[in-house]
Amino acid sequence: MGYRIAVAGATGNVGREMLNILAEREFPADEVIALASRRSLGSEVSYGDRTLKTRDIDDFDFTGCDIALFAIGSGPTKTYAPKAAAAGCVVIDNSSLYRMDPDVPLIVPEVNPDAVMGYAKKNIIANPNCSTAQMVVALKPLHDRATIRRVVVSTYQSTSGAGKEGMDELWLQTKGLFVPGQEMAPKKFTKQIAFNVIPHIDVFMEDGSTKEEWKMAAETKKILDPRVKITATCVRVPVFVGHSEALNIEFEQPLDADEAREILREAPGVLVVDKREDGGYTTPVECVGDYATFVSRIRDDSTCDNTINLWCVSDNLRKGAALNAVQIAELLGRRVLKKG
Ligand code: 11C
Repeated sequence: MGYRIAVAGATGNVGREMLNILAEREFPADEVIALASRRSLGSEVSYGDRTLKTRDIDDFDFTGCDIALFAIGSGPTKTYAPKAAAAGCVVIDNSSLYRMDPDVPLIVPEVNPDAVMGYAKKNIIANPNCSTAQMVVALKPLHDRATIRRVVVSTYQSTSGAGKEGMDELWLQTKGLFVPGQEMAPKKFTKQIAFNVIPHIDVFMEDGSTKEEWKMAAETKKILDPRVKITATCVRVPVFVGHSEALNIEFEQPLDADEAREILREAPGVLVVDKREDGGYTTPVECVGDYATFVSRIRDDSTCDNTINLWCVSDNLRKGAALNAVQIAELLGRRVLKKG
């Protein structure tokens, strides 16, 4: 017998990818239910070669559902996740609502799979922010070998991180710069995103950093190791899909770029593409639709002992959201639910 699994937010960027990935990875589901808000009701979504009609999340009874993948944002999650969890369904939530809750595990399966057993406290598991997920996949094997002391990260985040509206704004604004009468003022973003970059993602915090920058540090500590120091600068760039990150990583023990490259070549979820020649690295457009965190430009930082630089890129809708959620569901299946 397989699982009965619901996808809440099935019509959004991440919800659609969740359905694609469940089908691609042949998740052992007897039934897949696409849930959406009343606003999107009646719309159809693809699940492999099938089409599913969305059902109203408001009326849906989660009793008998084994797992629900949530991609509906923090507000609605606050209403529906406790309802689903109380009905005995394990919620795997992509919003930031429960990530720092001590009774909710925050999981990247390549990094802290054992944390899955903590699901039972609330019947909820949190999925990290996209920029955190790909970073910790690359950091974990290096941390295991040489203990990371500090990470300085700068991100180059695609507009899909801000949802479909963010992608539409990039497209329409770019077009508007060339077509008289179709100019588009910033709406979803605070400044022009077409042919520009914006050093601001999520709200400002009291210390001058942004919430996205805070999340990268706080979530990494929870998933990887609370002793790792992280400082981040998060930037929105005019790319549709794929987040990129430039990392400077300082270790407690000796580790150079050559050894780091060898470790990363063997690491789960990582694909090293690192030739010191034209095009010998991965860019966001090349990682779209893929599962891996691509790592390139691995080199020693000659200004600091035991410190390297690297570049990592991943599909933010996949490893950064939908794929990680499905991997958590697989992990939960293997370790706990044992169906299929
Ligand atoms: C962005 N990383 O690129 C954000 C999107 O906490 O899940 C995901 C926000 C989150 O805008």
